[in-house]
Amino acid sequence: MNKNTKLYLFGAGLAVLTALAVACGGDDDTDATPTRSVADGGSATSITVNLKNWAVEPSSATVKAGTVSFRATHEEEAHGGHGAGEAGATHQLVVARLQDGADVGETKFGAPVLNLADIKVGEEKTGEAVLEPGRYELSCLVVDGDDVNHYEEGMYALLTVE
Ligand SMILES: [Cu+2]
Repeated sequence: MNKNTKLYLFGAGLAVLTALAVACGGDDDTDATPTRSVADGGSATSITVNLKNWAVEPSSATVKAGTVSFRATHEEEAHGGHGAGEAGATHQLVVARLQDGADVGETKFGAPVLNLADIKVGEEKTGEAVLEPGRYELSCLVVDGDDVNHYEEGMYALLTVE
């Protein structure tokens, strides 16, 4: 679909847009997706980050700069050794900018811009942060009483802000 067609879509109603999308048969999904145009208009960006033993899994590796809504989940089902009071029963989502030249997993990040703490299995927490273009680290810094350090176990991930 070329640019002229895309401009036409802006002036068309949703019914026409849908009909065109169907007519296109998925040949060019990119231009036929209206949500992209909405996002370019400055709407908030949101991202879901699942926390588990032992990983931090963002739904997207990149987000647009500005106000970003985070939803931190802890979906993992309890299993052997994972009940209340056991290592990994509670996680946390820390969002912090990486220092220049640093990589994730090196504990080289600045002051957190968001900290969603004490998220138990089946729970979720939400929060917003204003992110500038650059590289951020998403991490869990919980240390359980029996010396299980979640960060050292691998609970960190890179988030690139564009
Ligand atoms: Cu954790």
